Amino acid sequence: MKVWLNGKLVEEENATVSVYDHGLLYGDGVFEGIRAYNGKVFLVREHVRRLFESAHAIRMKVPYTQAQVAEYIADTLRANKLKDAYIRVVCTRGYGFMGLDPDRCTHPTFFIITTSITLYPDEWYDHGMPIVTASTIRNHPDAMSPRIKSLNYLNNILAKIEAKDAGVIEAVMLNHVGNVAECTGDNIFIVAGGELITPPIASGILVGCTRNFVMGLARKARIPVREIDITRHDLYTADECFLTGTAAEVIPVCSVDKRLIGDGKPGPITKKLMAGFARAIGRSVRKA
Ligand code: PXG
Repeated sequence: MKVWLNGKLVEEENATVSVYDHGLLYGDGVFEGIRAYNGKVFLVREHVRRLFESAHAIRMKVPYTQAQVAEYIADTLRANKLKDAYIRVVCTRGYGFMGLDPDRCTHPTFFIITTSITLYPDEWYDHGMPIVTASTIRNHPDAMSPRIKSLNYLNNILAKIEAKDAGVIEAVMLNHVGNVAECTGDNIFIVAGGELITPPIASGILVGCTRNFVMGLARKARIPVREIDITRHDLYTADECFLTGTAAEVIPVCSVDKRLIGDGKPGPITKKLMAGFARAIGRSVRKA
C-alpha cells in the first residue's frame, strides 16, 4: 500500500517519521478518519474542514489548502486502487528535537494512509450492541477541547479499556458535570417521546461528521431533533439508542450497563436512519 507523506507517494515500508516528531513525543498534532464508498470520499469537505479547524485551534498551520488535501486523498486512493476504504489523514507539529516549544518545529509532518475497511460484525447492526458507561470522564472542554481531533486519544483509550474490561467494545463517557457526552469513538443519540435527542456541542464532544449528517437525515424525515443535555438515567430509560461515527456508521445500542434499551432491539427510528444512511452511501438496505 502506498502512503502519501510530505508531498510524495511512498511505499508503506518507506513511510517513516522521526522519533523527534512532536506528534509522537507530545501528541502534538491532529488527524481525521474518513471513509470512501464506491470511489467517492464521504463527507470529504466536512472532514477536511474539521482537520483545518483542529489545526487552527492548536496554532498549527496545515501546509496545504483544503482543496489540495482533498485532492491528495483522491490521489492516494487512486494509487492504491481502492474504492471502499478507510482513510487516515494526520498532520503533526513535525520534527523538533526535545522540548515542548512548538516553535522548535519548522515543518509539519503530513501523511495520508488508506486501507481497505473492516466492518463491524453484521450481528450488531441487526440486533444492537451492548455498551457501558465509563468512570473516566471526557476531557474538560477548557482543558483540551474534545472538539479538537488531536493525536492524544488517551482520554478515550482509558474509557475503551473500561469497555473491554466489561466485555463490550464501546463505552459512554460522561462530561465534567456528569451528563452524557459521547462514546470513545462515536457520538450518541437517544429516541424519547418520538424525538431524536443528542448531547449539545457545549457538553464537550467531538462534533461528528456522521452525527451532523444523521441529524440532517432525521430533519428531512420530519423527525424532531433536539440537542439537549442527557443524563445516564435518560439513557437507561430511552426508547431507542444508537451511535454514529465514521467507522461504525449508524449502529444500534441494545443495552447500557445491562439495562435493556426499549425492548432491547433496534427501534423504528434507528432503523429508518440506518436505512437513510445506507441509501446515502449507495449500499443496499439491510433486511433484518
Ligand atoms: N467522537 C469521538 C471521540 C471520535 O473519535 C466520533 C465521535 C465520530 O465522529 P465522525 O466525524 O467520525 O462521525 C469520533 C470519530 C478509529 C476511528 O480508528 C475513530 C473515529 C473515526 C474513525 C475511526 O477508531 N472517531
